Amino acid sequence: MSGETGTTEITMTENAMTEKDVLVIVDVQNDFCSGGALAVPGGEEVVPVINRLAARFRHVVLTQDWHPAGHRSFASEHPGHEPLETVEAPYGPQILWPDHCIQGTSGAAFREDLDTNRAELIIRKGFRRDIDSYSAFFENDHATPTGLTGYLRERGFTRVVLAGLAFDFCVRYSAEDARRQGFAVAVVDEACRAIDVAGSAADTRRRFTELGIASLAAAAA
Ligand code: VGL
Ligand code: ZN
Repeated sequence: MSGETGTTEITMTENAMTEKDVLVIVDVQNDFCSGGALAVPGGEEVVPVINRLAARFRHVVLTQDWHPAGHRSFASEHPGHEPLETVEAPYGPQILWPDHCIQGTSGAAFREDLDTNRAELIIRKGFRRDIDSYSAFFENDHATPTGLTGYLRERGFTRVVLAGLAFDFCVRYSAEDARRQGFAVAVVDEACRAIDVAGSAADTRRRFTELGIASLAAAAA
């Protein structure tokens, strides 16, 4: 995308993404990869797939899970509870997680092999101590916006393509909210990995079908 300053004409090749498509790369951070605090099985395997994918998009946005120490989604803040148990938060059920993606730590940093240079925006989420935020659009109260909808609309994007971690949490909630906000949405399966708690990966696929969220092969993007 750099080097195209001032160019409005789009040269279409067979696979070209247009000016209206944005790739949103979700939470490709050390804590979600092998050895991380909330490792998603095979998490790091998405990196080369995403790097190749991103090279074909004109516009790329990154999200970064970004919690303060002592975040309420951490099991360590709920004595007597273990990670992956569910508690009732003021905004509804909340799964408890191991401490992860704490602001400024290496766990919260993007994977070193992720090409972040082409990102035009990095949106951080989950920075309010009392509310978790899976979605890149709204926090888990489904009411507090991150500002991403306004940004994408103002930029004139009409289609959001998603990739990253985890398929059944942050990618899922981001995809559902993007759809609800009126964008066309596609998820690149090969560029995602799931945590898969209590059937959450299968639930995600079912919801995507119901909501008209397309599954896109990396080669077709
Ligand atoms: C995520 C659980 C907690 C994710 C973030 O990126 O999918 N999952 N925080
Ligand atoms: Zn988190």
